[in-house]
Amino acid sequence: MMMDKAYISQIRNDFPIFKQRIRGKKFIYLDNAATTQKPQSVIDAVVSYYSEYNANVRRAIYALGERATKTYESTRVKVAQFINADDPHSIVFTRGTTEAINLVAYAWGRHNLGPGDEILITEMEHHSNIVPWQLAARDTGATLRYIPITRKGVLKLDKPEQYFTDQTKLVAINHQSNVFGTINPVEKIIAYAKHVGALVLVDGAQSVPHMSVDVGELNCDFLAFSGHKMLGPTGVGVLYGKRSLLESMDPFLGGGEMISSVTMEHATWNEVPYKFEAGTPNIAQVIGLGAALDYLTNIGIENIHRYEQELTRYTLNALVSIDEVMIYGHSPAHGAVISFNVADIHPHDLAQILDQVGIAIRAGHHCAQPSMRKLDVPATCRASFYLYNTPEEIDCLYKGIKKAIRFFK
Ligand code: 7TS
Repeated sequence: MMMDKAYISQIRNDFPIFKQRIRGKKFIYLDNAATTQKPQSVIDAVVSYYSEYNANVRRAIYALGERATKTYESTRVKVAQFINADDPHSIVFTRGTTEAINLVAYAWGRHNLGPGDEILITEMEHHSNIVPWQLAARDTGATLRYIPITRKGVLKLDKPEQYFTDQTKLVAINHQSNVFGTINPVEKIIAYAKHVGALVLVDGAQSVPHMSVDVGELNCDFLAFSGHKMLGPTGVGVLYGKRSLLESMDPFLGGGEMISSVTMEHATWNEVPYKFEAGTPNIAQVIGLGAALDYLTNIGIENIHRYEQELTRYTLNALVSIDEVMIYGHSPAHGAVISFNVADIHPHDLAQILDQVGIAIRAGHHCAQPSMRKLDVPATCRASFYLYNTPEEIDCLYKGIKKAIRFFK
């Protein structure tokens, strides 16, 4: 399917937020790596749950409870299909990527790591794929190691044997950097990890919403991602794990519905994935995520990826034509995230000036301070796209940057 101008305009019509004006201007949202906007169908799914069949799941023996449970569980099947997992039991609902990674760091890490073991991550991780491993290393005596990055925002993988060793027990790596837009060669990294017998967790927060990610083909052990970055509500995310691995793990949180039986002394666990879904889950959000997956599937994730690639190229070409713009991240495999600075204008000042003309970009360290240190900058500006962004919006960004340059001269 061609994602042409008419089709994008039709897509935009599905998002009520774009109907408003900001400071009298058309609203241009270029902070999709932080969170995405929601189509009416997702909003309707959440409203419909609360207004028509609000009930707790997996316990209510009445019509509404059955409908809630059925709809909640149907999202699990949709998620499994979306990432090509052959078993819906390998899909655990979490609050988001952060919680999914912490789940592995606690439920797997605390029981399988010890002194002499190594956890391998990279210098371009989001804090949510750094700090849980720092804590796990601290608590278990394991060592945390980093695959370095170049100044171009690309992993240095020329001597893999330096990093992938017999001590490596877990490799946790982002599929796409939220700072550089680099799409990392996860296939290669998974192969290196498997060669030394390590497990692999892929942080798919920035990849699953934008490209086809097939866990069957990748053969990763875990994949984490967030619903709110793929048109879904906040408060819901996913941990995919190989079923046998999830079964071998201890629970993360204890509470209702995660047990098989409880005595005064101890408890036994429910089957996976319920063992990892203690307490009342975010039911409305999971149901909303189901609607988001329907929306994305209907358009086709490959079509979305192709369109974003065009938009990314268009933006990079526009930005490199401005002498004062410095771009960070020069990987040939580049997703829809572009970090840059403009002359010596502080990123927050640029973001504020763009806000005056209705353009929302991100400015800051993007929860990736090690990457910022590597670049030797305290912060960058970041424009990130999704299926509803247009070349006309990029033209406005270009004009906004030119205006800021004139203003600060
Ligand atoms: N991993 C990556 C690669 C991310 O980009 C993010 C969020 C997370 C993990 C955490 O996701 P959460 O849904 O649990 O918060 N990244 C961003 C960002 O770039 N700007 O705001 C959040």
